[in-house]
Amino acid sequence: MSDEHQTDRREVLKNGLALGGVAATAGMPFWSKLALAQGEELVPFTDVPDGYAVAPKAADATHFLDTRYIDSFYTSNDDFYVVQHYGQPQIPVDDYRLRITGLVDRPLEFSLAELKSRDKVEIDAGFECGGNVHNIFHGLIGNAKWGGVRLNDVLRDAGAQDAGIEVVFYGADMGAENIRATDVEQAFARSMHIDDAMRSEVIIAYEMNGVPLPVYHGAPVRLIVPGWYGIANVKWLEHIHVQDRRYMGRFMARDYVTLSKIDVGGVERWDERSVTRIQLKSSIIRVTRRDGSHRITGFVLNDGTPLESVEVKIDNGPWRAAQIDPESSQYSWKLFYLDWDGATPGEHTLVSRVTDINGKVQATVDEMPEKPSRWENYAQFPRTVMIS
Ligand SMILES: Nc1nc2c(c(=O)[nH]1)N[C@H]1C(S)=C(S)[C@@H](COP(=O)(O)O)O[C@H]1N2
Ligand SMILES: [Mo]
Repeated sequence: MSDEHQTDRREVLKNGLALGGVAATAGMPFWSKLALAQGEELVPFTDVPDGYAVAPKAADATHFLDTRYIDSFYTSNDDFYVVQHYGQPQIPVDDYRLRITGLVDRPLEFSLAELKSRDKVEIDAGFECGGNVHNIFHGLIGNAKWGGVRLNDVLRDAGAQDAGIEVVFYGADMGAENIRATDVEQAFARSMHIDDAMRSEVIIAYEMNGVPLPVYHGAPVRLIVPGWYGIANVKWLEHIHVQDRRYMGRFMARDYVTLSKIDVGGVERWDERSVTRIQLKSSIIRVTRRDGSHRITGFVLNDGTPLESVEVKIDNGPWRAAQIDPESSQYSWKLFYLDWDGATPGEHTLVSRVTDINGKVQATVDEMPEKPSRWENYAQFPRTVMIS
């Protein structure tokens, strides 16, 4: 599907007009059934305030998706959400080098061409910002095909030493920080345990949906850690360092740290931990109507653990199993829908919940641990719609 078509489709969704000639049929990919068919229209949410609108993508600004208009498995590079903390560095490709240093037998340096000459892998990964929130209807989210080289191939070539237990990833973007009453300039950086870094799905990506990575998303090279919150995916990646102790920079140890009250070996303790694997989460993104029948659509994100079910509850009715996109892959987002028969006029409350194969069920707000920090919002999210 070309970008042009996607734009048409979005316009159609936005204007609530019919898209001629595109019918949802059994033989079409699942996501085609997500797009509006002829005569299908959006049912208004009553929890979306008047005037709610998403600004176009702008350099240095946060950008989110209007989740009501998600209509394809891959989010286009133009729509994919954008978050960065120290602006967007422009890195001339000819000057670009990725360095591997620290506790390695052979420190290495790669140009972009050298990275591209290595074995290429592609992986679908959907992720959200660890700070995603329901008041923007979970719009800090996207799903793309990423192309690049496996991080573990590169680390094996460098020969990570036994003492090297922590791998730090530095971006080229720098920011002023005041740390313990000292003004410093620091690069954006995140780290992982070596065992996480050696997982074969982690890639050093230079392509997004088949084209070179756009500057907004970390050109020329970023890290992609499938199944982890967006913060792990270091953009403008220029330096990987292997060390023998924890890296404690701002985005590991201060921000993107979840404070919650949890059971620690039988003792209730206030716990602080860095945002890593995506918590099991689903959300309804839209309701549509066609010929008097209704369809509820949503997404699931998690850490890649296979799912058991996604269910939707309407008002105080029973949980009903939704259809999950069969073309989803382990680390992609999973889009789902439920056909809602017999919707009666008036306002209705709809909520989804996802269960994984380990029996973990998406928590309700009341079941969530006490969690004053603003990271990791994965509670069930009731939505309200008005049926006319
Ligand atoms: N170098 C760098 N990488 C970064 C960030 C950043 O500020 N600098 N922000 C992180 C955060 S918080 C998120 S949510 C994702 C967003 O990736 P995207 O803008 O491509 O969606 O990038 C991560 N990688
Ligand atoms: Mo983020």
